[in-house]
Amino acid sequence: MLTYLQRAALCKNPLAKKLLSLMEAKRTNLAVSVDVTLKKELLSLANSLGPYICVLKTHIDILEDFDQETVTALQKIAKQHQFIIFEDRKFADIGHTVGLQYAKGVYHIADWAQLTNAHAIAGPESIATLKKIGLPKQNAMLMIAEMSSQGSLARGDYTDQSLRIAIEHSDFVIGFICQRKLTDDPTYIHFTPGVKFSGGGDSAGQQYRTPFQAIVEAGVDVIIVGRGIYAASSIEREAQLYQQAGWEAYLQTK
Ligand code: 5BU
Repeated sequence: MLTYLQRAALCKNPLAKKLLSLMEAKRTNLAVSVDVTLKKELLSLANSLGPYICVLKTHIDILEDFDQETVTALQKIAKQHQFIIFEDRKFADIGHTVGLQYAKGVYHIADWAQLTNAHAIAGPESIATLKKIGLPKQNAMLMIAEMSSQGSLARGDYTDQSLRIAIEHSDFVIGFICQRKLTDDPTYIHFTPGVKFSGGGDSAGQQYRTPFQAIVEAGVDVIIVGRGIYAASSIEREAQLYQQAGWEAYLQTK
């Protein structure tokens, strides 16, 4: 299996190259999902978790006090600690609408989120529209090919078709949100949510696997951890443990 650095060299998309390179340099395949509702908490978590992560995932629309300064400050922290900002927007509408949702509205996502994601449900033109806006800004996208939640409908032929659409737009789609490795093409980066040391699930359908299960057994690249880290009593210590576990799992696949 290739190293992250060897894979970075094969990537044509600059953001994919950057992400794989910084994963190697920082020795981390940990993405943290910072699902908090206050700007201050978001920025404080970004600051303290910065050294341990390759990606910080946001749900910007759950903030109760969003303002432009939130994203300006977040970008500054991302630059300082060298991580990528990923807005987990899950676009799912017709092309015209997703274009507006990506570029306009309150959040202007395309202006600050280097990475976002979309469902394949609306077909290829929806992805083409996101690409038209994102590519000139050197942004990229992840295709949601599978979900971690119990009873998810994103499986079987749907997953296969989402892969086909992603490949059609491989200059912009740099990877997948999925639960297992979907392609052997080393330029695609596989991201997996639903990761927690304890395994199990929550009371609303989330299903968890350990970093080992995700990386070694399912063959994915980046683990996305939310409550496993930000709800822990010692957040930095926990981030460090997930980083170590993710990195050791990666080394085992080499
Ligand atoms: P948790 O606290 O680790 O359960 O948070 C998981 C995060 O990943 C949360 O922000 C979800 O919206 C997100 N997520 C997910 O859990 N499962 C999926 O399939 C996708 C996103 Br796509």
